[in-house]
Amino acid sequence: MLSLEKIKRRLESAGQSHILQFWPELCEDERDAFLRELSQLDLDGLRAHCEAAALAAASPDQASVDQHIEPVPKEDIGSVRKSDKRSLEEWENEGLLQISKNGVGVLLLAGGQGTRLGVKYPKGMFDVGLPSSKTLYQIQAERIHKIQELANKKHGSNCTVPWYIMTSEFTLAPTEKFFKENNYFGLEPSNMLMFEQRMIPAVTFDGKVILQGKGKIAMAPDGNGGLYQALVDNNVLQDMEKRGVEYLHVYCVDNILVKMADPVFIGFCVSKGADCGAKVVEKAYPAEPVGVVCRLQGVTQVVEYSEIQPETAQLRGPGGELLYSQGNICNHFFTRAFLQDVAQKFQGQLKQHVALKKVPFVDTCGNPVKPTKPNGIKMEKFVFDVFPFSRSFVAFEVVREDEFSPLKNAEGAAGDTPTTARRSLLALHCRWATGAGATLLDQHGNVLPPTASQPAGDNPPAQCEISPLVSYFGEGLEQLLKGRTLQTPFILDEEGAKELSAH
Ligand code: UD2
Repeated sequence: MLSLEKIKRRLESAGQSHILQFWPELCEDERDAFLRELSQLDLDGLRAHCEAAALAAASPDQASVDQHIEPVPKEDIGSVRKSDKRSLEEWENEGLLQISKNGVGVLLLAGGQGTRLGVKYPKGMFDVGLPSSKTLYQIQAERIHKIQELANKKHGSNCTVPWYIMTSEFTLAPTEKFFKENNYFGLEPSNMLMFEQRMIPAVTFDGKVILQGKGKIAMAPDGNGGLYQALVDNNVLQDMEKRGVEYLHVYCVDNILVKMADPVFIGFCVSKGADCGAKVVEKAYPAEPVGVVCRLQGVTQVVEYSEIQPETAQLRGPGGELLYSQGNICNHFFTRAFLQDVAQKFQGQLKQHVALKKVPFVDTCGNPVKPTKPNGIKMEKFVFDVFPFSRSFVAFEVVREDEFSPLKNAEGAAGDTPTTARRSLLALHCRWATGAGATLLDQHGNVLPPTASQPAGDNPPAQCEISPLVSYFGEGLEQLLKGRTLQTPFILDEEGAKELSAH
């Protein structure tokens, strides 16, 4: 820990002396905690950080994005819908082979604060109200179990898909506690590596670090692109190398339909010799809050929804389709070699994005203030900003109803809520069950029409939930469900599957 004197001098030279303005009022414990926090700050880089933030907020470069943007030709994008059965099977087999050889890991981005959802705990601990009451973390853990099992079955292996979990100061402790309390949902704790990304100070429009309390700086995680620094800080790439993990599937916490280590996606990327890849879905509407895969000055990359002009997002092609329709769903593929390159050569070149936020602060008299309009700048890096460094980037379009339903907002919002997430999963499971030859009955014993598997509208899907421990992407259900009539609410878990296969 640095001494007060040292910190004082360095804050002065960074033009940030105001940070210690309430020092005389702090008690011993508060002083200790504050000194510890300040010692961990990158004091040498503080002046540059604050100046860059103020400058970037004052001169947004949005217009230039829209001047140089071009769509990616459709034929350059892989697609589940447009591929024949044989190709899909080949990719799946390739993916399962790599998984069986311990060559694939998954990495969860879980350092976000979940502000829009508005819960005080990490989003992964959220229960969207499924019949099983499973949380997002549990669903993900069970999908890892299942994909390992599928690869083992096919290749007679005993493989592991290690789970790397990037957290932040806000989410690490509760996430660790939650997994521990739940016995890691049966996964081997040594195959789960939780680590923290860095935090950076929020800054006022005139370049001053914001004090959230008299002895506390307003800090925020450095964006999901903080991943690359965090990989270095926490020796994650070494861990991957030690385990022989060559491919990493990176995904965000809130998509209830996420296919962890999806063998089709992994296999597609590996077969194409890609070092870097992204899943996309067709955008549902122009303002949908997803980035778009596009080209900027000839280089394929993602432009985030917050940085594209609405007029550009609305542009349509000759057939009426959105020109920029490839929506990024935060599901990325990376080779370890590419990540190593990024860590060694490109890290420092990652763009800083500016977010203007309402940051609670203490005023010069020390009174806490909750601003009603944005007063602070948070600088963030984006995970997809490494795509321009790729030598062989691929995009892969998947089916939205099967793969993308994010939980972003609290109940009552127009979309991406607990209800929409729950309905998407139940609808998918209804489709699996009926596709496997089952008939679903409602509470009164009436046969449910096919619309029971529609996710949206006033018609909620039937309560049919299939545990990921039973089926990963709908496989293996015919032998259990064909010709059966199932009373909903219906949960198919491992126990139930055993009983069904016995009868
Ligand atoms: C993300 C994508 C967007 C689209 C959308 C789909 C980025 C930058 N944007 O937007 O293009 O794919 O998701 O749902 O990827 N996180 C961290 N550390 C941070 C900030 C966020 O780990 O400092 C995690 C967060 O926990 C979440 C993921 O990154 O798992 C995405 O963050 P978000 O929900 O804030 O991103 P969103 O919806 O703005």
